[in-house]
Amino acid sequence: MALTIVRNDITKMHVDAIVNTTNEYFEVGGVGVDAGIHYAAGPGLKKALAEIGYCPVGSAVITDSFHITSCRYIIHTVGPVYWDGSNGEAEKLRSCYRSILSLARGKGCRSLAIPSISTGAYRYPKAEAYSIATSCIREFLLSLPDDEDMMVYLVLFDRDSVAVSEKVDSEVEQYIDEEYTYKKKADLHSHYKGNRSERRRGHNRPYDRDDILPSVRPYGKPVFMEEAVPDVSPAIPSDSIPVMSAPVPVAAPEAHSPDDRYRDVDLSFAEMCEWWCSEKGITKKEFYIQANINKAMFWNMKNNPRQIPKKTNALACVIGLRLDYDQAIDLLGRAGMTLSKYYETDRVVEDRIRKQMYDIDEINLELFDRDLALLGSYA
Ligand code: AR6
Repeated sequence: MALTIVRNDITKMHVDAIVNTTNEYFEVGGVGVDAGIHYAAGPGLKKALAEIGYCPVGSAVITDSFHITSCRYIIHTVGPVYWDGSNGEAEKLRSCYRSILSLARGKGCRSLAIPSISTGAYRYPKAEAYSIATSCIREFLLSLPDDEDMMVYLVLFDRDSVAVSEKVDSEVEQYIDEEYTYKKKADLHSHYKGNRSERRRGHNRPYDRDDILPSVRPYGKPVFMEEAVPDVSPAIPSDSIPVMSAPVPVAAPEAHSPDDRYRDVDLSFAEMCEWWCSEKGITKKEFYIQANINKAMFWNMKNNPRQIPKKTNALACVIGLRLDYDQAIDLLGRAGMTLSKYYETDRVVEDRIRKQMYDIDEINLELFDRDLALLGSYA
């Protein structure tokens, strides 16, 4: 039960059904998905569509796949032509996705590949079309009964099929820059502080408090001669000294605030995911959808606690559970992982976590745009 973005030619997808973007009377276009599919499927497809004759905007019809052997069916849909967004384009586009998904389900498809409908000849803005596509697919996956599963591929053909807005990109770059510059400054500062030769050379910087603290003693042989230690304890009248010393209370471990309870929970990575689900009132199914993972993958993780999950799956769980930064670090730590500023994927994810932007499809779109591995279960 997952949604995958891939860059591919739709006619090359190995799935139960692929989707064609056609027009109301199935007049084959000269370029785009329609032309590609007709070319690959052969003349039988044209004949089959002529028999159907018509398909209104927002609907879909299904045919055999003819010469395309990598799939069983072709679902043909008619997307809206985009004018200015005020002609019901969004609703019509949503209706395309709903029709496709329900047709595929009706035919018992377990896997489906859909191109970015209307974003070619029909000029639908790509980022907007992407978010409509992903939200419709997620809604559909969430509505499936527990014993049904479907793998949906959103097939993006060319590099700017989606064109993540420059705004998002530059925001992350700026965040990375700021974070990095801050850390870099901190690193430089501590390096400078620890560099004795710099000091000997007379850099006249006002010393910080810890500069004048004695250095830590090396762990060497025990000292037998007692050194005179100045007595700084307050004077106690001798008659108040008890003969038997009372047991010294052992300090209780530092209690965490109610919000920090998760730190005291002794569970494995997968068990902790379940703990967070019940803590946050997220159903398992919502978790799988929000994390873009499937049940089988999660159960595998749970049943093999010694097997370290893939980092992209672990990060997907963090996103699916809507954890804040500290909670994320705690959960990842249970699988021996962390968020590192040296990995681009980690930085993208950290940026989203800090901004509380947990839409897995938006995150994956950005990772996709950066040619990075996507989060969640991908075939
Ligand atoms: N595989 C996957 N995606 C593709 C492929 C491919 N082989 N070729 C193009 N795309 P379009 P529309 C992308 O024009 O906007 C036709 O002539 C492409 O980059 O195929 O719904 C029909 O007959 C774009 O992002 O479909 C209709 O009259 C997306 O697929 C009309 O055009 C959709 O581009 C439909 O226009």
